[in-house]
Formats: sequence, C-alpha cells, structure tokens
Amino acid sequence: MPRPVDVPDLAERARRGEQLAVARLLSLVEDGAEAALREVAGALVTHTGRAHVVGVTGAPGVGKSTTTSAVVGALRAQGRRVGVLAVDPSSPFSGGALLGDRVRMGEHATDDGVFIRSMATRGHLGGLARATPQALRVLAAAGCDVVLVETVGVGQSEIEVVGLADTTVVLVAPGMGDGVQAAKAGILEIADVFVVNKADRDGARQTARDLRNMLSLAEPSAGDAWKPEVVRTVAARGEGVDDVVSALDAHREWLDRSGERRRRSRVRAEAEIRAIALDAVRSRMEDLRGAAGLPQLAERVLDGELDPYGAADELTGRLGGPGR
Ligand SMILES: Nc1nc2c(ncn2[C@@H]2O[C@H](COP(=O)(O)OP(=O)(O)OP(=O)(O)O)[C@@H](O)[C@H]2O)c(=O)[nH]1
Ligand SMILES: [Mg+2]
Repeated sequence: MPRPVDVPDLAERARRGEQLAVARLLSLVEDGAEAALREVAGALVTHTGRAHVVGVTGAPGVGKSTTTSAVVGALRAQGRRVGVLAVDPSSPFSGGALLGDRVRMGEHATDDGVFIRSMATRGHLGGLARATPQALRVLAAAGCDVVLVETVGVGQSEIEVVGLADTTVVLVAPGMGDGVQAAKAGILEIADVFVVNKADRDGARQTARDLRNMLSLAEPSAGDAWKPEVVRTVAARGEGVDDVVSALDAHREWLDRSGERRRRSRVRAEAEIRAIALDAVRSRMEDLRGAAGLPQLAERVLDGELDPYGAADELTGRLGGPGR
C-alpha cells in the first residue's frame, strides 16, 4: 500500500519553497493519476502565480540546455527564484535521455532557489500534455519568478511549448541556411526571442542578419506589436546571456503592457479546461457504453427506428451531469 499523501500540507510547504515538497508534488503530477491531479489543482487554486513562463526550443544539440543553465545563473545572480522543466516528448523515461541535462544543470542542483525537473511521456503523450501545465502551476506556487521550459524541436511535438509559454525563445545555430529553412520550419511566427547560439562559429553574424531581414519582411508591425529580438550567444562561455535575460524581461514588460499576457494565459486555460472536459466526456462515454444502452441504440439504428445522428444525440443527452 502506498503511503497516503497529504496534498494540502505539501502545497503549503511548496509555497514556502521547500524543495522536497515541490519535488513530491511534481511527481504526483507526472504520475498522472487523475485523483491526484485534481487534488493538486484544488490545493493550488488560489495561487494563480506570477511566474514568467519561458519556452526554450530548437533543434537537437543547438544548445538549449547550456543556454538554459546560463540563463538560470544570470537570474540567480539577480536573486530571482527559477524553475526549470525539461520536457522530452520523445523519451518514455524521465531522467533517462535527459540525464545530460541534469549534469549540465549540476551547478544549480544544490541551489535552494532553483527547482529542476525532467519530464517525459512515460509512454503516453497525452499524459505529458496534461501534466505539464500542472507542473507549471506547482512551480509558480513555489514562488518561481521565471520558469524555463526546454523542449526539443519545433512544431513536431504535441507538447507545444508555444502554447505553454508566455515567451518563446527559439535557438538556432550558425549556418542553418539562407533563412528559407527558418521560414519553412515555421519558427519565424512562434519566436518572441531568437538566440543565435554557438556564435563562436563562423556565420553567426550572417545568420542573425538573415533572421532580422526575414523578420522585417514578415512583420506588419502595427502599433505596439512586439518585434522579435535576435541575440547572439556563446552559451558555453556565458557570452550574450545577459542580453537574453534583457530580451526576456523586455518581452514580459510588453506582455503586461499590451494585455497579451492575460490573453495568452486565457487561451492556455481554455485549452486546459477543454482537454480535461474532453477526457471526462470520453471516460463517461466508456462508462455509458454498457450501462446506457449503446447496444440498444445500435439495434434501433439497425431496425430503422433511429438514424445514427439521432442515436448519438440520445447518447450524449445521457452523458449529463458530473462523471462521479
Ligand atoms: N561551440 C559551442 N558549443 C556549444 C555552445 N553552447 C553549447 N555548446 C555545445 O553543444 C552541445 C549541445 O549542447 P546542449 O546544451 O546539450 O544542447 P541541447 O539543445 O540542449 O541538446 P538536446 O537537449 O540534446 O536537444 C554540447 O556539447 C555543448 O557543450 C556554444 O556557444 N558554442
Ligand atoms: Mg538539452
């Protein structure tokens, strides 16, 4: 028998920034048991949090973890509390493929003001999609000023970091081509901040220039619209990292000023509610399949008493109230 978990107590301790309590809440969330997810969400409901959620994405090996770690260092130097979620939709193991991240984050592993977590699918992408917003909530409740979310790849996973983040940082490396590549990959639309990392290599200036050119072509830039910033870094040596932090802060200020932050949060909440509701409807459907007469409805369709749309209407009509 697993030991019963006192979620409200954990939530209280997480709010005080206790590492262990935060870690246990994140585990509950990652395990994905519905009852636990409900309880955690309930315990944190009044804690809407002011964490600035920053998505960090880009092709494998471009330097996301190195950059994230360097940004964490810069934020810590300013006394800000920071969360890091490394989300790997391609890995069924938490901490497996991302072991390297933990090593690279090593310098922050013993820092009380940094909360680090690797999250993986454990074989179920939907579970990760459901768990990640909750994990962000836990980190916000723990008083994180900024939460960095690292995901691999752009636009290729269902875990759209773009949907989760207030600010999306796209990393590219020099020599990624004439920029048509970038446009193809769809990254021009999603990036609030571009980081051209590995600027110690040839072609970084050119890549930054290409990006700026393409952005100036793509931008209708009406009124107070945000113009994506392009920053060059050598993350491995910490160069340019303060510029990344400045760009993040500038974007956050713009989000607040323009009302866009509230709008993005609302879109996020809508998606989350919708996903939870769909799950509930789906499982209610499963419950009803035997009990509420799906076989009988099918018989009536076969006998020509009902068409399938009418039958579906009857079925959904029976879904009614709460599932439990
Ligand atoms: N030359 C150079 N190498 C760098 C720089 N930043 C990171 N690297 C190296 O690039 C490699 C990949 O860096 P990571 O930070 O693991 O990249 P990542 O994007 O997190 O990789 P995945 O999580 O596997 O997709 C490592 O060997 C880093 O040391 C840089 O500015 N210049
Ligand atoms: Mg990484």
